[in-house]
Amino acid sequence: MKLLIIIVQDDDVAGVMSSLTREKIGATKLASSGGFLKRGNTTIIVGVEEEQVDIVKDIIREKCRSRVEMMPSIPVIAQGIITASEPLEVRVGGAIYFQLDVEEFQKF
Ligand code: 2BA
Repeated sequence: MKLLIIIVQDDDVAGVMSSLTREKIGATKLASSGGFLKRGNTTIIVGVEEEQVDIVKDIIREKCRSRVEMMPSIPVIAQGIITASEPLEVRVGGAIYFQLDVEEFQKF
């Protein structure tokens, strides 16, 4: 069995969750946020048998889009003068995917 940890953009979550449910794959979603942009995103955890992993990957490829986000300008103080940094374009996603081996799975 594998544990998948998938970080997706909030706009893509509904599509991923409904596709997983349609495939009868159990999933839990957690509200999270990125360390760099400090914006909300969603972490989905999925426990699956090895033969279902590719189904999950196909769903992620289909439902998660890459987007360009703007990092707003921030005040910069240099030699006593306050200026604003240039707004920065940051490409986010499709999704970040981790796959781990599960030592034991139990339902109590
Ligand atoms: P954030 O940390 O808010 O990062 C958003 C996007 O900013 C990233 O998109 C990446 O394009 C860029 N970025 C991140 N750190 C950067 C840095 N130090 N310098 C320049 N640009 C940087 P993604 O790579 O698609 O990541 C989307 C979100 O997935 C991240 O949001 C974070 O929540 C998570 N993530 C990404 N890599 C991770 C990792 N190795 N471990 C855990 N979570 C990760």
